[in-house]
Amino acid sequence: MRIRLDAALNGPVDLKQTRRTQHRKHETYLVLAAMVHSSKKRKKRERVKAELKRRIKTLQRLADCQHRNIKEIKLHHVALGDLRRRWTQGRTTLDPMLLGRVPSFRRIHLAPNESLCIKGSDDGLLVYVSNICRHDLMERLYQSIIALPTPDHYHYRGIKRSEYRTWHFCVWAKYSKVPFLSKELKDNFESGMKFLQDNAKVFRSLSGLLGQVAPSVFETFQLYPLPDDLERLCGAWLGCAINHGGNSPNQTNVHRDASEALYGYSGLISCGNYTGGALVLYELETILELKSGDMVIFPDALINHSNEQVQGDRCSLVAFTQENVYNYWARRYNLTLRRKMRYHV
Ligand SMILES: O=C(O)CCC(=O)C(=O)O
Repeated sequence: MRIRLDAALNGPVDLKQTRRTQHRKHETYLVLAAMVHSSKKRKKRERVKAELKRRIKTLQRLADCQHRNIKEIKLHHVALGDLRRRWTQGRTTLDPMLLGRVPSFRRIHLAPNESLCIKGSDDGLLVYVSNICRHDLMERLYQSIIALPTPDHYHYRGIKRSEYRTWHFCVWAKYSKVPFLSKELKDNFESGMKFLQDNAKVFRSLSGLLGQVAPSVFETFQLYPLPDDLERLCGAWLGCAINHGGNSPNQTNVHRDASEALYGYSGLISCGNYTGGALVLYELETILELKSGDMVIFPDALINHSNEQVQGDRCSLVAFTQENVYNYWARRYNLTLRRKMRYHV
């Protein structure tokens, strides 16, 4: 209407002007289409959020009967907030004085039906442990780890982390702005996907525990979509690392999984026929004597950890979501990166 009126007033039609106007109309159309599209996406996200909230409520109800016998520990020398403020992506060396105190770290052994909750001086959750209580699932997990094809020998930045075998079956965004499937999963796609499907119940239990003890992390992990039809491979988490310590008496050396979500938690579970292999948590000055089926929720990006020597055959699995995927969600869906605000909190 406006174009015709302009043409009538200005005499002969200016073709360039008409094209410019058409171009503007086309741009307006694209903006409107994008708005409709983004409002559709927002509505979808609201539906996902409502569904996650419902699941969290159900999980909380279950928690009331599942975790009746909880050993609660408050550590006054460490706070979750401080660990987050001190976090760096790079390697950190541990204070030799702290290493010297390892023999006097508090050792915790849990009874089969006992859960453990360790909080810091700021009440932030540092560790939660609860047993899956499903021998059949642990046996299947162990057998399916044994059946995995042997991976390439494992080095981390040129340094051998340990003698054990490990696989990463995950979605991550290592050195990339957009998440993608890890090479180890692409290279072993059939056996990797079979492994993930066969152990879906283990991931469900681990995720359920995460939803019970850290509901906001459970929600953030699952709220935003992934590109190119990629899916979360391990329940709430994007993927997992699988460790098989069968070719050495030693499990992991001291390390921190610094790439994991800084404001998230990972989920660890071990299986096999073994004794030993206790999990040493250095900043907490605590050693967890884990048995097969113990599920551990902890911020492995913040806490240096390693395993004591193992007797027998021990395997473990750590489900994780990396911080680099949070960067993608921040760019694409405006997720607020708490990492960027941590010095002000
Ligand atoms: O097996 C364990 O207990 C620890 C595993 C671990 O720390 C890791 O995979 O990063």
